[in-house]
Order: sequence, then C-alpha cells, then structure tokens
Amino acid sequence: MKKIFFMAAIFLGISVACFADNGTLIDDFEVSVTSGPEGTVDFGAGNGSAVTVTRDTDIKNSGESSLKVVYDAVEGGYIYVAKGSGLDAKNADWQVSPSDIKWQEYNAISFYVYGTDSKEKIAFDIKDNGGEIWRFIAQDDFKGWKRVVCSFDKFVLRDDWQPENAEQNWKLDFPIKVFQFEPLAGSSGTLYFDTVELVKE
Ligand SMILES: [Ca+2]
Ligand SMILES: [Ca+2]
Repeated sequence: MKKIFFMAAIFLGISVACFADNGTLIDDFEVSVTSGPEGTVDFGAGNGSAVTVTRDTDIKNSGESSLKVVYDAVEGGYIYVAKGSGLDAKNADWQVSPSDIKWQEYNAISFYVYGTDSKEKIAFDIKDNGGEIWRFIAQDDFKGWKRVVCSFDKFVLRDDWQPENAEQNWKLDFPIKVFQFEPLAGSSGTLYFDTVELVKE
C-alpha cells in the first residue's frame, strides 16, 4: 500500500512539473469558426484586402483542429483575426479568462504557425488592459509547423494606429485581453495557427 501511495505521489509530482513547464494554453482553436456579433473569432478585412477564416481538422499542431486563414493583403488594406475578451464578436473568448491568469508567472506568449516559406511578414498584436495595441513581427520563413515565442519585452507599441478609447500610457498593462494575427500588406496565401500559450522562457 505504501508503495502504491509513493508511486502515486511521484506521478502527481511529475504531472505538476510538466504542467508548470508547459505554461498555460489560452487558445487551441477547437471550436467551429463563426463570424459577426455572435462569432467565435473576431475577423475581417477592408480597403481592398480580404480574409477567410475557418477551423481546419487536417493540419493541426495540438488538439483536433487549427485556425486556417486564407488571405490577400494589399497595400493600404487591413486584416484582423482576433480572439479574446471585449471584442465585437461576443463568443471569441480564450479558453481561460484573462483575469484568472497569474500573469507574473509568464514572460512571453507563444503560438504555432504552419508556414510555406513565403518570406512574408505576419504581425502578432496584443491588446493590453488599457486598450493599447502592441506588435510583434514574425516571418513565414519555414515550411510546416514552427513555434514562435514572443517575449513581452519584445512587443513594440503600434505607431500606425491605436483605438481612440485606449489609455495611451506607453506601458504594457496586464492582464492582456486580446491577441490578433495580421498578415501584412503585399502578401497573399494560407496560414494555419494553433496552440497559443503563455510561457516562461
Ligand atoms: Ca488545436
Ligand atoms: Ca498600456
């Protein structure tokens, strides 16, 4: 009996250690994608750019599916594919509430992207607690899945646009509420995203 208890304790210890090492999964893109006010993803495009967003079950990194983004980003246009709280799409929340996360335990947000080595640039934005938008630039310079780690201190305040109602204090305020993918102008193609986590690197 003692031996069983001992083994169980070791197993639990290993499980807790693994969980801590793996960080917190905040979105795995496991639900069907719908748009509009009741949408599960907040997405759209304008000024000549176009985007289609769906759930894909063939190409995925974790769970049963990923987020498939087919896009045409033109000069002067814009695209946004966002998830989080307080968005126009009411059901786009992460699987963990931002207020329940112990933010001080993490120093980066990571995601997986399935690239095609197009050399195109992808912006990964986060919206902070005051509504300011911060940007990290990734590049599609690989084929297949790649983990992109965005250290909080590597995000740069967007200088081309900020929401009118943002509290502009040039400081990354926690909790972060939203993350957003935006393929940058002058590119078109298909990208898949999966496994968005908060991590300590
Ligand atoms: Ca997934
Ligand atoms: Ca701020």
